[in-house]
Amino acid sequence: MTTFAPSRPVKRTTYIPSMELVPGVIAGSVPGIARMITRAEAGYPEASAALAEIYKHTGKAHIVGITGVPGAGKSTLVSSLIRALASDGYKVGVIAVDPSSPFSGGAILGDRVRMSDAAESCRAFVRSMATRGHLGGLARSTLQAVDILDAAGYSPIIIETVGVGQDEVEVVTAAHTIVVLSAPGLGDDIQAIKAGILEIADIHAVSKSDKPEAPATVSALKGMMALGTYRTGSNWSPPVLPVSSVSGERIGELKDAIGRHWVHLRESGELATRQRSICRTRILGTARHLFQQKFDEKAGGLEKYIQAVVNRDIDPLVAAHMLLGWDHEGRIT
Ligand SMILES: Nc1nc2c(ncn2[C@@H]2O[C@H](COP(=O)(O)OP(=O)(O)OP(=O)(O)O)[C@@H](O)[C@H]2O)c(=O)[nH]1
Ligand SMILES: [Mg+2]
Repeated sequence: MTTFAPSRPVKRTTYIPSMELVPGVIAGSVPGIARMITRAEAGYPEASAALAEIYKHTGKAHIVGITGVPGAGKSTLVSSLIRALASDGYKVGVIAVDPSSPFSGGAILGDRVRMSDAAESCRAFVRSMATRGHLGGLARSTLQAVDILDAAGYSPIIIETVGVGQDEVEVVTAAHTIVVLSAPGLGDDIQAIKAGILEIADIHAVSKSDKPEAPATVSALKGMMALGTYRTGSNWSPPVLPVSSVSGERIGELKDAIGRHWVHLRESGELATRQRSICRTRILGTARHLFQQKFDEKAGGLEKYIQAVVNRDIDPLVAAHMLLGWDHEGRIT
């Protein structure tokens, strides 16, 4: 006789339509926010209308980008800032773009643990976004996650990214205040120069100021600043601040500088200009990504045109038009 093990009850979770999550998100429900971010990250078409609705409730938060090469000390600094800002009463949101793939483990977990310690004690919202697997594109879903936190009443919202790569730069330039973090002892050059992000900094921070190499990095940066250019039409002068997340040195000053920059943007009228440039970057970035996606789909049909070009039946330009689904004169049909 055969006996069958009793089947385990299957736990069914019903899918809540994204539109139904919107009121909860706006009311600040943490599970609702987390769910909505997951849907933005996965690029669910079903979530688009809800995200569009959420977008209407954004525009209140101060968005702060913190960028710097891997290992510069960004996550550690963000943890210190969460504590400092939360003790001033701010409801802090953090979106960290992990440089590592979701499959390589280690560092991601480290970041999450450290930051969530700070988040737990301060009731801040911290979320890591993986750099792979974004159907809608990394920049789009990261900034949608920022929108979700903005609509939910978080401010400031800190975005942590390594400042290399088109997507990453796109993300950080969508911030109102950009903090570029340089670490001492990672070579004589200022690493941000290599990454091309030095000139976008509203605030320069030098991490690990408890290290003996820190003053040299600070003066190298100040020297560079004297030569460098900053956004034209601004009378904000980017400060250079050494900070230590270990000793806590000058974290408060950095926090104040971030706040001062926000006041400056609002009082000088520069905020409107920056908002426009953020929106421009977001539209263009999204359009570029969508175009690339469509192109990649079409590129699958390339094979059939190759032989026609080899045979001299059509020339490469006409083949390219056909590949794109345009007419022979290159008009979009
Ligand atoms: N001495 C000292 N070490 C620090 C300080 N801040 C961070 N570190 C150390 O620097 C290393 C990198 O710090 P993270 O905060 O993970 O750097 P990150 O920029 O977030 O790195 P990625 O996320 O990998 O790009 C860790 O071993 C930290 O403990 C500091 O203020 N002083
Ligand atoms: Mg980090």
